[in-house]
Amino acid sequence: MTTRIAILGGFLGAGKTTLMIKLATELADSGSTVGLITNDQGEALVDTQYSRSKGFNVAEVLRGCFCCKFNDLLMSARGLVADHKPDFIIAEPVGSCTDLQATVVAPLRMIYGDEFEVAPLIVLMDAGSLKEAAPDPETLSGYLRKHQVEEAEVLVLSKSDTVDAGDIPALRDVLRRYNPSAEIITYSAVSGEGAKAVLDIVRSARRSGRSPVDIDYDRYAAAEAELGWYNGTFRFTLPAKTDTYDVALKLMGYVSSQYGDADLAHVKLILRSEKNALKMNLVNGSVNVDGVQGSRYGEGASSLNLNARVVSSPEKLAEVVREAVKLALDAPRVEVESYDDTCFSPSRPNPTHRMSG
Ligand SMILES: Nc1nc2c(ncn2[C@@H]2O[C@H](COP(=O)(O)OP(=O)(O)OP(=O)(O)O)[C@@H](O)[C@H]2O)c(=O)[nH]1
Ligand SMILES: [Mg+2]
Repeated sequence: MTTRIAILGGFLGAGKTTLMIKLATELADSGSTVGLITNDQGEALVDTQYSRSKGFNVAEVLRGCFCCKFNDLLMSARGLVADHKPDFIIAEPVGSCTDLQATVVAPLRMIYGDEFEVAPLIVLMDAGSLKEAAPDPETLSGYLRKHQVEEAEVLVLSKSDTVDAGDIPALRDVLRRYNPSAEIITYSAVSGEGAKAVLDIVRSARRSGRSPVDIDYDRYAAAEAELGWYNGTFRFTLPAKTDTYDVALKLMGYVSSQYGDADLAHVKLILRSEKNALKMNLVNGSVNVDGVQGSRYGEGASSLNLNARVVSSPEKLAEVVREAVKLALDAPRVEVESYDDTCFSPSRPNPTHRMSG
């Protein structure tokens, strides 16, 4: 008996977690059992907390991407199978990760094909970012993002609601030029467009069958190393009726003021108090509230979990985030009681397996 596994790749902030939860919700509503796997270079993941808050069984692969922690990915998938017998596993690799065909899909297919049936590799590309500029392979980030598109078997042109409908054909043409063989699905989590088409692929019997695409690991490593990678958790006590939306917005505002929009790949936070919880994201300079449990007003023992991926030195990013938290808590006159954080630049990818197909 094999378990079907679908991998959702794509750059930081492209909408992977949002789509993963949407797919898992639809699958669960139609009677299937689903397990999710999240992944990060660090620990204390907003994506895991958020996915668990939606009621899903989530396993984590921490301190490295799926390719470098392939055995952890395998253990996580096997753990979900043993504990929950899922019909489907949906796995979200780190957004700065590519070469997934060679390092994750091919090993799963070729070595562990009796345990896992691997769906075609799905890669998201944010329509708004693509409209601003197609990935330029002469830049490090453009090189990485272009490779992500090239190795996809299904390309999801995500956040279609953020561009004019008239822009879509030209954006699809850009994707088709980079990857003529992939199926392209225009998708929006807001309007629901395309969600069923992605779901149909996940629950079909279609299997991944694509060969890996060549990549220069020096450039790939340099692209990842441009990023500062911050994960932190802060604890404090909020007075009654603190406007947590205001606190989170001030925090994002300060981080945003210290960097150019294009450098802010993704900053995400969950602020949880005894009365409420709030998730806020900042992608390329735009703030989004992803969810509120309870009202916007919180109080009592509270925690703030924050993940930031920004083109920055890790030293500067850590300083900026700590200052942002301090400033945001200034108005309710709250002091941080304890915190635990790390900030680094991702190290050179060193995959467990690398197969040519
Ligand atoms: N307008 C719009 N926003 C979206 C859509 N999909 C996701 N978002 C928002 O984009 C932000 C980032 O979404 P995530 O799903 O967290 O992105 P991700 O790819 O998982 O990000 P990383 O895990 O950091 O790589 C969130 O605020 C989402 O609500 C969409 O279709 N339209
Ligand atoms: Mg995510």
